[in-house]
Amino acid sequence: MTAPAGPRVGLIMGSDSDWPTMEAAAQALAEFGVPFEVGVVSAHRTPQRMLDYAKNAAGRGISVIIAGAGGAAHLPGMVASATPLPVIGVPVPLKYLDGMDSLLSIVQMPAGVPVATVSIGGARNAGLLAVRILGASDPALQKSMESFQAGLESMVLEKDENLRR
Ligand code: RP5
Repeated sequence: MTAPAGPRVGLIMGSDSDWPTMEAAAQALAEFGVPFEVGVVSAHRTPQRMLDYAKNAAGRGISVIIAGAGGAAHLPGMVASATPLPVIGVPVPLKYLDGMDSLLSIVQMPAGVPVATVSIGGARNAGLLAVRILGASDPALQKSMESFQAGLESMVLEKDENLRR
């Protein structure tokens, strides 16, 4: 069986102003060679586009959606309500409230509609979590994740060594 050629992860955000935060997710996916697509989909300004995106994503070969939004951050939850795919929410910090508004808007989902919420501004972890989800059914990708984790361990041990010198 050959892997689908198109994007496996949909990386969407409520506004292009979210990109400086969200590009860390793109970076993580690129590091692992995971094909992804990027787009602006606003829950409030383009509600129909958001529903179309959510409803069609699985059929287009997308396996995981990463959705970032700030303020009244309804995008991840609304997308999760209209797709069977796993959705990872990234609370984008804005000028006021330090991203607490975004975090609480994304994390407090009603039972039955899960969103895997990462930390405020935690787009890199969202990308890495998407890699792990895909890795569950892709042994090569899972191996890459194991190597990455071993690299983290080496990095910490090296820092420890440096500190002791
Ligand atoms: C949210 O409103 C977006 O996700 C963004 O974080 C925030 C502000 O959007 P802009 O006014 O910068 O377009 O929906």
